[in-house]
Amino acid sequence: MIPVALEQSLSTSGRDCTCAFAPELRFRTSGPLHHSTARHRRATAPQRLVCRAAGPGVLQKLGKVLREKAGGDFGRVFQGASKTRERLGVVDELIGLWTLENAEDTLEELEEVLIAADFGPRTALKIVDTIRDGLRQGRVKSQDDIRAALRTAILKVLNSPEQPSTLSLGSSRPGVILVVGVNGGGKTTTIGKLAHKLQGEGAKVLLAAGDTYRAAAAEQLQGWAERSGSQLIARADQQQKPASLLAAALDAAKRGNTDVLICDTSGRLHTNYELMEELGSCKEALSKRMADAPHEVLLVLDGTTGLNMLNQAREFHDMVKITGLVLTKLDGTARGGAVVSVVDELRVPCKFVGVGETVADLQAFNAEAFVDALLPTAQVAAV
Ligand SMILES: Nc1nc2c(ncn2[C@@H]2O[C@H](COP(=O)(O)OP(=O)(O)OP(=O)(O)O)[C@@H](O)[C@H]2O)c(=O)[nH]1
Ligand SMILES: [Mg+2]
Repeated sequence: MIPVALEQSLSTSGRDCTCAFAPELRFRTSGPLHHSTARHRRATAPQRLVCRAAGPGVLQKLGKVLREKAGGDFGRVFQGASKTRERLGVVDELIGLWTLENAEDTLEELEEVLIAADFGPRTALKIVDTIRDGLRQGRVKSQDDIRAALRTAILKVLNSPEQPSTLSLGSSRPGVILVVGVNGGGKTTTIGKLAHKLQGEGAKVLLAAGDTYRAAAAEQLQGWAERSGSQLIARADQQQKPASLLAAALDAAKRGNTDVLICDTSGRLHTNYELMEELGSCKEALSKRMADAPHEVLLVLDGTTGLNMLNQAREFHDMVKITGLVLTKLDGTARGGAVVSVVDELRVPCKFVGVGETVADLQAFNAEAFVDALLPTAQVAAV
């Protein structure tokens, strides 16, 4: 829903509008905004159950509710883990040959299998070492114990980040989310899906078209704004830098009583230092306007890329301190196993998974379901 004052300041005849509060900004609407249309929208808009009385704790609650409601569709996750599962297929065979006498050989082979399944050498060693400890201490005695210990060790990695797995949106409006990642990973699509979920909870969402490189990027985000019922701010002119646009968007979000501002950014190669520095400026511009913003820096990782996502994650984390991961394209033949190594190394939780291209295709990341999809036959055990 658009605030009345802002609504009345919008041009009533076109898609490109200016805002009386921030004339330097160009707002895009999903069509002409006649006052009667606006009244109709006010009458038909969903009740803002969560955010209307935005007292302390409301944004935290919103982040929590959002995760709880983004329930899992195990089938999609199972399908998405297929490539990693295939590579882990030999685990059962390997463990089937295990005896106490050849335990060390089996563990070394298991480490190799984990590396081949995109877990990365460091994480693979850590997982195998946990099983090794279980063996030494006599808690792992049988083939079933090894299977269970493997599953538990992976779960331990996925559940150990100190940051919450819910979305953190700060304590005062607006909650600010900066979305980053390499080209084509699914940033803009994820923003659309997130906006849809937040709007569904009654939050007022503003999207900032911070991708100023790709000509069609603002139009693409506008499409998502329309589908999710959010507002959108695009840059005022061709010269405006993304950091300046995001700062202006945050100012407008404050003035417009926005609950959540979600900032899109251009896709960039993690190896391009200049572009990575620009991302640093975007984050800085937001924190200059609001000390604790951005409250979330979400790194979007393409689930089909395998272990290369670890290198991406390291560089993005170095530059902008990631607070959460979104693993996309899990509906395809993803190599999602690599996310275990990213969580392990960055100590940052995976918050959401993308399982398709429509607004509804965003799920909360569920570590148990994910490990079930990777190792369908194993049981949990205490290692
Ligand atoms: N199957 C599937 N496709 C997805 C998912 N998320 C995004 N996509 C598709 O991936 C492609 C790229 O998505 P975008 O959202 O444009 O990615 P981006 O990171 O914003 O790309 P740039 O802005 O160019 O860096 C599009 O065709 C999306 O429809 C997902 O979870 N599943
Ligand atoms: Mg994009």
